[in-house]
Amino acid sequence: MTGREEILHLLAKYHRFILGCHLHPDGDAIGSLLALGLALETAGKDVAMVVPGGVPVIYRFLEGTEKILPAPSLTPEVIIALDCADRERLLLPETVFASGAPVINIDHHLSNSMFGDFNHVFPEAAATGEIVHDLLIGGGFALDKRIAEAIYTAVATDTGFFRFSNTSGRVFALAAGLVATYGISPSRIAEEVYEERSYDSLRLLGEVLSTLRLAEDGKVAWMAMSRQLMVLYPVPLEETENFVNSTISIRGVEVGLFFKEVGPEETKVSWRSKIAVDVSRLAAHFGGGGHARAAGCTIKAPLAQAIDQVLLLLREYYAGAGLKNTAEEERERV
Ligand SMILES: [Mn+2]
Repeated sequence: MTGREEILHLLAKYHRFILGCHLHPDGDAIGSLLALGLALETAGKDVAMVVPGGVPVIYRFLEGTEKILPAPSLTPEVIIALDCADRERLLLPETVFASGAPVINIDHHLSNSMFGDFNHVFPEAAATGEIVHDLLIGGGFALDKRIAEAIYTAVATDTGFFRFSNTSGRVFALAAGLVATYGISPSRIAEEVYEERSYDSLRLLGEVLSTLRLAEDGKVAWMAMSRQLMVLYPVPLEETENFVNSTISIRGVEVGLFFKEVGPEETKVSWRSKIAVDVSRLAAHFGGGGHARAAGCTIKAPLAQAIDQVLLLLREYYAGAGLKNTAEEERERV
């Protein structure tokens, strides 16, 4: 584990940086990448912010995202991974690693595999954006409105706009400071991220909601999106990211699941939970991970089989000792 001073030393010492984030980037991935990238650039460094598939449409309102490129534009002295739990999910071309440059891993996933040469990982942080903010302040980097908006977006999206259990006093203090100092607009950011859907994406949600089912005496809710539906309603995958939250909004439901058929033998599963269940542990059974309240995994099986496998695991979970220690787990986590 690498302390703040060592990381700041590396940021000060080197000049050419490549920044990357996790596959299917969310608001925290894009926000923390952008905040650190812009701050390093302002400090006179050469920075390549890289997202091979491009920035998801809903985050393109952030000023500076136009500087994020699909491929690296320089040979790095340092590679920085943001909000990424493991090396396999890091969205950077393999050629980048041929440079032999050291990797700094900045993240907050409990399941982080510590794949970096320097690992700056704090599971207690609500968002990677919070860790980046701490680094920028500690290193005396100049913040501006663009950077403030990026950090705010990172923290706001990873806390479900200040609703999830990771919404701490620290998070409110950080957000309040950014709003007061840089004059950013929380309502505008919320609108851009949550209230700018396409017609097709709402129609698709309607179709997906019609697959909604309960299991385990109403403690589990799941729904599924077939490839057929995705062809019928061609919307960017990130516009389906929040669909899973409908499952967990049902009274009495503890675990919410959303299955996406991404290939004939490949199903992505999004997991959500309320207070009782640590879904990162359950997703880990399928090689996935994430946080206690939000996790993900990919199962190499057709949609129907993947659903069966996950529901079977949950049956075992609820039948076994899994629930006994939840109150304890909850206390440890806060
Ligand atoms: Mn995050």
